Amino acid sequence: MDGEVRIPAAAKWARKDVEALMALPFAELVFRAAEVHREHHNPNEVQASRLLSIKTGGCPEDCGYCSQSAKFKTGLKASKLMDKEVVLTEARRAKTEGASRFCMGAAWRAPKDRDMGELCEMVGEVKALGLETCMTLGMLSEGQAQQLSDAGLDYYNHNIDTSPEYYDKVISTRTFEDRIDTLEKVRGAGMKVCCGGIVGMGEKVDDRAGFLLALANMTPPPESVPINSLMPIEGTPLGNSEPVGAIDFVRLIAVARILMPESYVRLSAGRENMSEEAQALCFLAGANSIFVGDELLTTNNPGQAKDTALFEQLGVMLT
Ligand code: SAM
Ligand code: DTB
Ligand code: SF4
Repeated sequence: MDGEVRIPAAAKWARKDVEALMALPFAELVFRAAEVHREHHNPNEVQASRLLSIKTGGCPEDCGYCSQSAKFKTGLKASKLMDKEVVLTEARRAKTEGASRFCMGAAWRAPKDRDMGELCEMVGEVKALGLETCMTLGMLSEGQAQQLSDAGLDYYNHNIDTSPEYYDKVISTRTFEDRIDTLEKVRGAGMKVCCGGIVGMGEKVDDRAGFLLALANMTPPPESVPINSLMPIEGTPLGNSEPVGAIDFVRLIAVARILMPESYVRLSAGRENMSEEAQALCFLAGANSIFVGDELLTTNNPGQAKDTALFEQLGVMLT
């Protein structure tokens, strides 16, 4: 083994540590990630989350990857906040189909105070079904974060999306700092943080390193780290981006696992376009969470039949 890669127990990571990991031969990197994975998790278990878009489209933000921005002609029909009873029906179905966490997403810049009562009721009633709860509603005020936490929300998802350096090539309507600010409010209110991003948006390998470094150096790192592979959406500025190759994607999962040993690393959007073999390598490299079901927010996901076939072959239990 070469002594180049330092793996500090508690210390912050330096860029050179991340770059050294990314430069390792594939087999070496995946082996090290698998070692870290089994020290902290059961490698034969994968956590299953289910997403529901509770408010779709018409978003005022300009995230260059998103089907839901009102700034791009993507053909998506906008709708208003979903009725609580419909959300609960979907949550029950998610539970029956094996999900342990239910993630509700809204295409907002930020929630309106007048919606907070309804959102908090959703949290309480979904939780009462015996599901963990997660929401992703955009930026939060301190008061809104506290209301969600008091309602029992387990996780709040708010992604940094990419490296601080590449960020403004993708989004202009809110800054990287705005996102950190919301994440601090989520932490301050006592909720767990779900924070990750997207690859395949034309970023360089250096940006991928900067993205993982920014996540790993959060104190503490996010409990849940969704790594999305861009689902290209026609009509968005990033609709024709070059996809990330499977081997490079597996490398990123491995580096995320080594940098954030205790976190759930979620193989998120993009499984629809990934082979079973590529997904299996991701689980070997330390991914231990997925979105189940045949839909993400507005795009497709493999669904129950394909996932059952995959996880039976792997001897992996969805938890
Ligand atoms: N509107 C809220 C916000 O942006 O904070 C919540 C929903 S938003 C859709 C949540 C995350 O989904 C984004 O930050 C992005 O990382 C991911 N995402 C959105 N569109 C995607 C796409 N086409 N492909 C991959 N990931 C995507
Ligand atoms: C996250 O990082 N990925 C999820 C969740 N957080 C909200 C969303 C993926 C969306 C993929 C594109 C779509 O379905 O619209
Ligand atoms: Fe709006 Fe979220 Fe899509 Fe950005 S990612 S356009 S904030 S729904």
